Amino acid sequence: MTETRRLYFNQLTRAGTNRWLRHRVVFLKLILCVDSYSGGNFVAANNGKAHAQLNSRQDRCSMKNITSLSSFGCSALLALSLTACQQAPADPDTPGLSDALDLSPIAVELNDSGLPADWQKHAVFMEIYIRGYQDNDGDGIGDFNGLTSRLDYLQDLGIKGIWLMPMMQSQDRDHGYAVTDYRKVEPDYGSLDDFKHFLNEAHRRGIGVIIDYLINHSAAQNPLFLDSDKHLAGKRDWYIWRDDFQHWPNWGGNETWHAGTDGFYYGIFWDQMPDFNLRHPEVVSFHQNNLRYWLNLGVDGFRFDAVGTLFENGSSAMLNQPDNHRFLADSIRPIVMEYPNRYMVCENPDGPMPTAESCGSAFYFGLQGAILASAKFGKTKQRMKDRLENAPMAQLATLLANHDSFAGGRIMEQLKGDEGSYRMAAATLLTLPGTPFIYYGEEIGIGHSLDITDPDPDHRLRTPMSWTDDANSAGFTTGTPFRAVANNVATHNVAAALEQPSSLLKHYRHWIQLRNLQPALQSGDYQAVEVTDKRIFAFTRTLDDDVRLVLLNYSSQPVELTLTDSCWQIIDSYPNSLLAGTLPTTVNLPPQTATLAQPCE
Ligand SMILES: [Ca+2]
Ligand SMILES: [Ca+2]
Repeated sequence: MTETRRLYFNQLTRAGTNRWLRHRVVFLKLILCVDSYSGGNFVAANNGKAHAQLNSRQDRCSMKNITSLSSFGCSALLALSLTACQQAPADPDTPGLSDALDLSPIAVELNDSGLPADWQKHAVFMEIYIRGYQDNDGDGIGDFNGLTSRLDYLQDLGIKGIWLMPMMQSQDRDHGYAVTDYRKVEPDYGSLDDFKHFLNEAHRRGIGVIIDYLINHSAAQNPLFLDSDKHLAGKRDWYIWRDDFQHWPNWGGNETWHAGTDGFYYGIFWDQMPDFNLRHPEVVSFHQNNLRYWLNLGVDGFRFDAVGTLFENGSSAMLNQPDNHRFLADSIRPIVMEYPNRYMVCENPDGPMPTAESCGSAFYFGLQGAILASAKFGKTKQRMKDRLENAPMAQLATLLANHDSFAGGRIMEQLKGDEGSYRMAAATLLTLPGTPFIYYGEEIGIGHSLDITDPDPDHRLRTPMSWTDDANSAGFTTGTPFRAVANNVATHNVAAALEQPSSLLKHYRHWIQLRNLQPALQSGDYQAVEVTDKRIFAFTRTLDDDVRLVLLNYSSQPVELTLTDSCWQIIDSYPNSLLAGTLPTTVNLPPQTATLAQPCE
């Protein structure tokens, strides 16, 4: 039997959940088996779904018997095949470890965060790695109570939204992307009550909170997968199985099919993160109910991880399948949007635009490198302007860096300590359209981990936050930090930055607060202003009749710019101040400075 046929058989069997249909499928399999045995030229209509899996013990039984039939003759073993398969125990009623999980359906309970309508459209977000933010109990691990204690800091900065990296119980006890229980908080971070307290305190300060959610995969130690691995509690089909190994390397060259107890399971990132079978209705309901669980508790939305990998249709079709968008638009977004004033944003580095459409919002990967390059080389990069042209910026989330090394790493490292360029990148992010996300510590210029022996490049960007210049603890904990502190803790920490008149922190605070005061900067349309001198990046942001002009001088020299036609009044110029008042027709823009202006009265 060809591989194609085997896949087709499984596709057929997946459809059959009731006895009648199952019998029909078994019958059809036998027909096809005879066809195969007789050398017929059957073309399988598997629609390229080479990911197909073996769906139940009964399917596997059928498949094994059919394989045998191919070897020894269909007709001789036909009766045996039917008998054996019909008698194979089905797994739905067997007990499993997942019986201890809360998998109950969740009814919608609407609640009001008290946040202003469309808060997310006006917010600057902070992405926070809880483990690294603030330890409250001295165990060296950041926690909810520590985070709550820093809400005043975030509020002072002007932050209106927080994205919490995974806060559910995880297997990895590190980044949290390997979830073992979707309805429990990570015990390292505290209790559910601690989380609720944090949420209430954030809302009280006018800050919305979105949480990371993993649709694509769970932890291998999640009881759901442990049961799937052992054919228990009806969970076999919740993950993607086949009985033979396939070489489907991912982007890093790593294998994606991994040996389980009985067959091979698919896990695109890691063998400890098996992919869910999102074609199974029970899995879809499971995720929908989990979302409701957290929405009922009052979270303001989700950041959805790795949505480019949700569905897979073969070794050359593992990423960005159309199914992903249908799933997000039809099965996820309506669940979240049933609640008022919620926000969801998706991660898909390979396809922000279609994802923004299906998810509602997506991170604009690719823009960050162009912004940083403009700032670094003192010249407006055409690719930055190109990326901004005709992009649905209102639906895009912008960033300079995040927790993943593929996004570029800590800015201080990328810019090799050049704070002038750093400031210009920040001013660009905070004046451009889109919803800006700052990665914790970015606002103080935090560097990579001191520990250069750590082989995991992502660990370098997930250090304890530098609150003080304490070389051991960074003011993050009274104990021993879970990971080495940042390499520049002595010079770049919150305590020092608050004392320095022109620190990076104050620069961030300045532009965040300015953005918060300017609706046109938050949600106005973007229009590039043509300037021949590439050292200058100029654009307007327009909201109704409200127009703002932004002039960014990326270079380290003053640049003379001649403005034509319009009269502009300076609102702000930072960090190197221009004279207040009306912009002269020929203005000398200070080096590495952003200027904001509005039309003259
Ligand atoms: Ca702790
Ligand atoms: Ca997947």
